[in-house]
Amino acid sequence: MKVALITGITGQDGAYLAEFLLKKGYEVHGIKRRSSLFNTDRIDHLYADPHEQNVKFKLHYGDLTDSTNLIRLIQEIQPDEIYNLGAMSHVQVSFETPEYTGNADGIGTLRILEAVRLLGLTQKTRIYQASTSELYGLVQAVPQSETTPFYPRSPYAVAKLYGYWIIVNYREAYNMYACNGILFNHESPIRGETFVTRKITRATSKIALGLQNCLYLGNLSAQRDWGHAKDYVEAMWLLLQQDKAEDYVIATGVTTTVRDFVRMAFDEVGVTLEFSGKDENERGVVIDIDKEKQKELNLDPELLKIGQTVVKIDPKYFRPTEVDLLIGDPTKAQKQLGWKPKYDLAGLVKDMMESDLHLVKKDDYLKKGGFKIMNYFE
Ligand code: NDP
Ligand code: GDR
Repeated sequence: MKVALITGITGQDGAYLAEFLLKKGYEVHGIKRRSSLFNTDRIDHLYADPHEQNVKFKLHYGDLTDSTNLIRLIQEIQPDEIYNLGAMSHVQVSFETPEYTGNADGIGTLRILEAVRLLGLTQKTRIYQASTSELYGLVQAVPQSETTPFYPRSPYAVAKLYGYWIIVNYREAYNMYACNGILFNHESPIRGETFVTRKITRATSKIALGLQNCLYLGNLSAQRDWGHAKDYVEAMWLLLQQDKAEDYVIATGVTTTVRDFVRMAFDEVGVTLEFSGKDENERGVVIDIDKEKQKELNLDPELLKIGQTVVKIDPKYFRPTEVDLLIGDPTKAQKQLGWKPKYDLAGLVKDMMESDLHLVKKDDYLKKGGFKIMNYFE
């Protein structure tokens, strides 16, 4: 039985990857951070009582900023594969916390590599590094492939650039099986709520139910190559099953603006939007309502009105330096790994909207049923 260690197991990708590896028969260990509230929502369904026999899923406290902790855990676990997914992963937040981001995302990667080297595991333990399309940053060429030059545009991307190159360096210097998956944006119903796709699908669901009036966004013209996280964790695993460690771009090859993602989300609840105005004055206005579709979804077709503004710009979401256009070329992964995504963008939006509409309706029903969200300070 293979043993895997996942950093960032409580995150979107960590949760899907843990589920994927358990299905493949792995023993899965994960590093979670101590927090004052439970932070394991995404993996609670995988939890097994540690008092039971043959438990295949184990969590350990730890942090990528703590090398002694990482050395001890890797020594105890002796993993065949390490997936380094832990990171301060929010690009805009990295402008607020640049030093911490450099420490966790950049030097954290070095700490993992050094732990494996110091423990004499270089020929046993294979390492996957969660590299990112943010490395491409300021557009040099499109579509972006393994040979496109990098030009990072945020403290997050600069930290990840260090992570990328230290993986390449340890592979070459110590003959380690260490590789970078250069993953383009990937989303899902369990995506963090402050990334743009999930922010859109949650707000669209609330607006459709009359629980929110308006969605405030930043740069609607940014273009992203969005895939589904479920497809992307399979690629992570494939990267570690090859004869030779190499770096791969994982992407769909299709790019879409944030604006069009918003349109697609509203379409899912039978609402057609038109955008007008420029920059800070741009607006998304309802121009058509499919009342039949709304009835099928148990939505009130009289709630939203033609002409109503449901999307506005708040400049606080503009970034000091933006990445305008990402579109990946996944040819190498398709040819060498045989990787092929199952979801397209329409399927992704549908999956996210179904899930968020369900979650928002559930909260609404509870509220209407007289249940209150507990407030300890009342
Ligand atoms: P999430 O933000 O959902 O998850 C990040 C995980 O890292 C969480 O488990 C978080 O813990 C953990 N973490 C944060 N800081 C530390 C730290 N100092 N020590 C240990 N763990 C830490 O990210 P995703 O799942 O979306 O992404 C996974 C990885 O892939 C990240 O490295 C991200 O940068 C990278 N990536 C993501 C892409 C995407 O589109 N999703 C694309 C390309 C790369 P907690 O739950 O406690 O906060
Ligand atoms: P990104 O994802 O920065 O690409 O990083 P995010 O969803 O945060 O932004 C995508 C684009 O949308 C624009 N945008 C907004 N973004 C957010 N978060 N909130 C808004 O209100 C908003 N309005 C417009 C942004 O400016 C940007 O252009 C993600 C993360 O998962 C990284 O960890 C990962 O490395 C990259 O994807 C690939």
